Amino acid sequence: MPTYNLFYFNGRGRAEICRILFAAAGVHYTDRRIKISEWNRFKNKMNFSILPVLQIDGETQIPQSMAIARYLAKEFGFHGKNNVDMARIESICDCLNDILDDYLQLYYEKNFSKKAALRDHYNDTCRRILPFLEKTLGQYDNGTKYFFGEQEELRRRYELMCDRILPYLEKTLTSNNSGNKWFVGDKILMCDLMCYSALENPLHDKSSLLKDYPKLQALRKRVAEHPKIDQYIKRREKTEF
Ligand SMILES: N[C@@H](CCC(=O)N[C@@H](CS)C(=O)NCC(=O)O)C(=O)O
Repeated sequence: MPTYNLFYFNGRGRAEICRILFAAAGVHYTDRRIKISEWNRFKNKMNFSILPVLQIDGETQIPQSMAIARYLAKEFGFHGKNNVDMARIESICDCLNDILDDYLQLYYEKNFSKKAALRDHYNDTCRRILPFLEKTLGQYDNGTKYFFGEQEELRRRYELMCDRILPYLEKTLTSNNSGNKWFVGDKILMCDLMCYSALENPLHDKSSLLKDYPKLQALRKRVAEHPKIDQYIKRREKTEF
């Protein structure tokens, strides 16, 4: 078994699906939680200057939370058994990640005390990682609309995303074993774990988020009651996001 180091900040955020995959598989890894004060030093060592990053055997670095999750799911037996199942599982995960992504943008907007700091932060991200996107965005509203929208606009977009995705997921889940088991096939897979982890922060924001989606609610409960995940949730570090 390789040695694994997972680098992220001290929060559930985008890394939690990977931590839950390690927990469900019972595989040892080092959970490196970088302090904000350490980040500048670390940033230059990371090949993508952004977290999470999974380091394998002290060498290979894999950035992008969903790419890491897919890799771990394949390694640990939480992915599909053929290409069609894998595509279905990944599309469910991507739907959930769209919700988490919009939620995190809203969260940062809410929690950055100065809007200028948020603007600088995203400008910096654009310069380092997404120059092509910065250029494209610059053609519309000087690139301000999409990334730096007002809090209400971000909330509206996030809520629209939930309204679009949650009914689809409830229906998808119901189409397999009447929604009383897992999303795909007969065993717990990465997309079921993602349904638990990606909705944790949104549910902190609004506890009634899933009130119209009983199958999704029950699925999250089944995941949380999985013995290894239950154990992990009880002993994991308690963080705000
Ligand atoms: N699409 C990436 C986004 C990663 C991302 O935005 N990471 C943030 C934390 S949630 C980060 O590293 N911010 C530090 C920085 O931009 O300097 C993923 O899913 O991994």
